[in-house]
Amino acid sequence: MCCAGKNHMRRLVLQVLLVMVSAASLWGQAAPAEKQSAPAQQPTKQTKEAPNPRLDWWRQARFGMFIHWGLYAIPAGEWKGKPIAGIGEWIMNRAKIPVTEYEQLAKQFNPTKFNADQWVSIAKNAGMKYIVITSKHHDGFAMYGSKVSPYNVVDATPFHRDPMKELAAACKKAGIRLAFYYSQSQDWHEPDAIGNDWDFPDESKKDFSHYFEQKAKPQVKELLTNYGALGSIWSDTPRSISKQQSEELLAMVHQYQPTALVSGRVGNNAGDYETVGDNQVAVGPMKRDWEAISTTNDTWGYKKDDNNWKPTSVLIRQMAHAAGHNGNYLLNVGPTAEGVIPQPAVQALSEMGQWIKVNGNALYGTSGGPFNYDQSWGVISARPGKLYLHVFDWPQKELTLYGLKNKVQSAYLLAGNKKLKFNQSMDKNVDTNVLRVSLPAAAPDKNDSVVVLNIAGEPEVDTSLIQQPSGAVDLNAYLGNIHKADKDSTLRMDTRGVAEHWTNKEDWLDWNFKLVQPGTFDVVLVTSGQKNNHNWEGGHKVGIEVAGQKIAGTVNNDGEENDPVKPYWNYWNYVISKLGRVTIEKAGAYQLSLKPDSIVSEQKLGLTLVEVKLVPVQK
Ligand code: H79
Repeated sequence: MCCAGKNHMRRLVLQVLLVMVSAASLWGQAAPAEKQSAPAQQPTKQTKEAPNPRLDWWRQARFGMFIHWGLYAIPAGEWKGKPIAGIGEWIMNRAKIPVTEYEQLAKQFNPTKFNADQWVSIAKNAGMKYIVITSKHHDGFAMYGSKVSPYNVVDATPFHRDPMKELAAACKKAGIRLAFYYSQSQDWHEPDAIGNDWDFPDESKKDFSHYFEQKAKPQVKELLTNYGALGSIWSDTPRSISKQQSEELLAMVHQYQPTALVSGRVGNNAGDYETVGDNQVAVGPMKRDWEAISTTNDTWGYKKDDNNWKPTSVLIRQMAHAAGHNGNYLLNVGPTAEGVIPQPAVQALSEMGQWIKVNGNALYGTSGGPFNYDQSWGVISARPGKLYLHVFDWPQKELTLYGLKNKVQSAYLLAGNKKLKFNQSMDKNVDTNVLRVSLPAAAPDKNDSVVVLNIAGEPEVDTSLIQQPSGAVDLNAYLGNIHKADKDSTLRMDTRGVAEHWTNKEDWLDWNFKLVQPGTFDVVLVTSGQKNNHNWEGGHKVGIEVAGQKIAGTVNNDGEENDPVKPYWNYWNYVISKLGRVTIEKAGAYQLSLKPDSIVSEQKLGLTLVEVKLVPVQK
């Protein structure tokens, strides 16, 4: 088991990495078929990238504020008396508002309550170390004083001030890095740019390079030369931008500001780091530096009717989850047209700041934890000599961790530096190390209490997938071994680690795992709906085989998954299907396979699998 298992895991880790990187870089474009074969050299654990000194501050920072602010804050999700569905900054596109009409909004833009120092202090008190603000979103309106185009906040509005200048000064004073979001490919104001097919439907007349050379590049140059030192240029939705154009933009940023970063969405894999999909938090070990971007409600740009605020517990856990997977957390606020950050967001940020005051060491400058799966109680971040166990779900009396091979020198709670007793032993049945840490009865923090382990040497772990301390076996899709019927099968993993485009019923997955606590288990399938619209579809038939037992069932809606430890929010709904029961009598190494019997053919995305779960039946 040992060696075969190891190779198996190595292959999986690499597959997951490949899939994640390609999914992230192709974000917003058509899904490619997944690569089937993996190169011979495979990493056993997370290895850091070659040093890129530009990333030093960014890795240290781990937490930033995204600000979406523009003319779209005026209609705030409503056009001509009708609510317009979707994200607020997309209103021009969703309502197909002609340029000549949308332009009129500029005459009303007068954010008299805007106060740069106040915004920056909200970020600073939250523990955020950088701010990324929309200097120009897809609507094409520059939120800074631009000489390149009169369609900008200084020249076209009664406000006549440059809020980006004011923010740059406020950030400098407060020691926060400022970065500019700039939509380099889409610009709905311009006939030659990508995106506006209602005013400019004739694609054959478009000359993208004209827009790119005459507006995008000169405007980015203005941003790089007029606002002091920047943290980054945050590009988005590359669409059909060419490799040469992505590289030119990158080179230009580095030329004018050698220490500024460029986000992965500059396109064609040219950026300094990856950004995963909007509102996704990546799972599994991430090799490249990456950033999760998240909304505080369901929109980026202000919408007056969006009151679906994420609870602070979700925000703190997503941030911890990102850090535990070697990533940054960029959390959005959408100020109103008056220049006010909505109060529920301000409140949540202040609560995050309180958590960080106590637990910041478990966040700033950390890297991802040593396991390629999460724990039933939470996630792990790391720095040399230390592991930070982020406990979201506080167990009674004792915290258990399987598979850590290092000697633990001491354990303590980050809150109050309280020392904790622990013991380390070997479980001979499954040949794995067991760590048990004694805990006080009450969690110091209801969202995320951090237990620090001082360890000797580099972290070393059992690379097998092991049953959780809770007794559940979590077989996440991204940890599965993929068996494809043919190379054209579309099955792939998204950055949430969810299997999607599984439309070929001949494709199947299996998992190897170690079972520490045998017993009777409910076999549960967790499947996903699609983004933000609760559009879940089921009806597929599947068969499962484990420990010589076979069960068959249908992907039904038996309720919503409600796991407080998982980093998702109801942007996607996760639905459970109870397939049956199995009894496994002995501890040891097992394999479980999942094979579809039929996949409902009308469903574009087919079977979207989050995980197969073995849930222990309480005796
Ligand atoms: O700035 C935020 C978004 O406006 C931007 N990225 C984040 C950071 C973004 N641009 N494009 N997308 C996100 C993908 C957009 C998809 C959708 Fe739609 C927009 C879904 C609903 C509205 C386009 C129009 C696809 C369907 C309808």
